[in-house]
Amino acid sequence: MERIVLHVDMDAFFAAIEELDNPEIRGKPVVVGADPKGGRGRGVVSTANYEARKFGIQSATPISIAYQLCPDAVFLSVNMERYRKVSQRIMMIVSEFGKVFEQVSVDEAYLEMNREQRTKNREWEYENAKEVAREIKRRIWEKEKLTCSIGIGPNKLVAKIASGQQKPNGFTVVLPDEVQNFLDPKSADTLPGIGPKTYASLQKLGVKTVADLRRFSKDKLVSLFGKHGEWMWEAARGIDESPVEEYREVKSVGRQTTFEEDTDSSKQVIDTALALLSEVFEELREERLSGRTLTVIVRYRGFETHTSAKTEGKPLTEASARKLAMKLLLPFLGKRKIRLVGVRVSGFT
Ligand code: TTP
Ligand code: MG
Repeated sequence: MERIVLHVDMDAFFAAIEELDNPEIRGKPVVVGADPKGGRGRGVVSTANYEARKFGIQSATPISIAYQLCPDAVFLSVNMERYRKVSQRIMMIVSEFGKVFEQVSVDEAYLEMNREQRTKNREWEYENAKEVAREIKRRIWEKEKLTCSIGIGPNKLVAKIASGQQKPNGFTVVLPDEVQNFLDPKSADTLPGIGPKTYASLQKLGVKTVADLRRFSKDKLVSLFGKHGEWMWEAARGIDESPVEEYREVKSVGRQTTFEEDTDSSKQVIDTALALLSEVFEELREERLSGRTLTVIVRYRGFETHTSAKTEGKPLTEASARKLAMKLLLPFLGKRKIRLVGVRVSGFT
């Protein structure tokens, strides 16, 4: 079954938000990342705006080098909490437009388009996808005053390369019959999955472009690179069957339980809430998340449901969350029979 996949990637994301928040730095080179400390700083650049990229500064450039390249740039530290909030609002906008939505990073997502079940032709499908893309760009600009680049293609691989084709504020559509001509002249390391190491090995074999890579048989690539070689053979032909898989960034971690029988035992409610809280913290640890907000949920017999929440100044520990949970639950206890209790941690830092 043919697919149409759309890839959205925000332009110079962290730097663009900083420019939005600080009008006085707009138009100047902006570098977001570690503190340069007058050229002696350690750490790297998270991102640079397009002005700063003209000086050769990019993501992962050591901050000391970035300072040498452009000492007059505006250097800012990372404000992840702020970027996450903007990201969540943007992802809400994007996710409304497709059949399947997959967020892959803070500023990047895939959408698989709805297909009219073979009632319309391929041109119509692509025209429809283009309209959707234009609408997504328009909405993100209107609501957030930020630009993104969008690529449309028959799979994730092609859509992703297409979105990078005309950055910033780009829009590139690659029809199925155009895939090979689109890929062939590109440097082989444009294929996501061919990193600097693999590319160096390929160059030793005389491969520069995707077209060069296509001269090798599948067997040859497998003998050279194993399973990765098989992937390379397919990628060079624009083949990628990996599905767009529904994924949204975790915004909260919560658990709730309905009692077998409605209870008026305060002890039972508290013990249950604390047990749920341990599960929540186990998941938070696994996901390497920490949050500042705790919410408790209480549902009485008859379904009347209440929540109570508190946000702390610093990330909750399991111990601090236990104390807080008891405090938040107390006003709900000893009144009516309780049907359900739940806890949730959010406000990730
Ligand atoms: P990217 O989409 O790779 O970069 P970008 O949005 O800044 O620029 P582009 O216009 O080329 O898409 O990454 C998104 C954000 O992720 C970026 O703004 C900062 C962060 N990031 C890092 O912190 N370190 C990194 O090495 C990279 C690549 C990104
Ligand atoms: Mg980006």
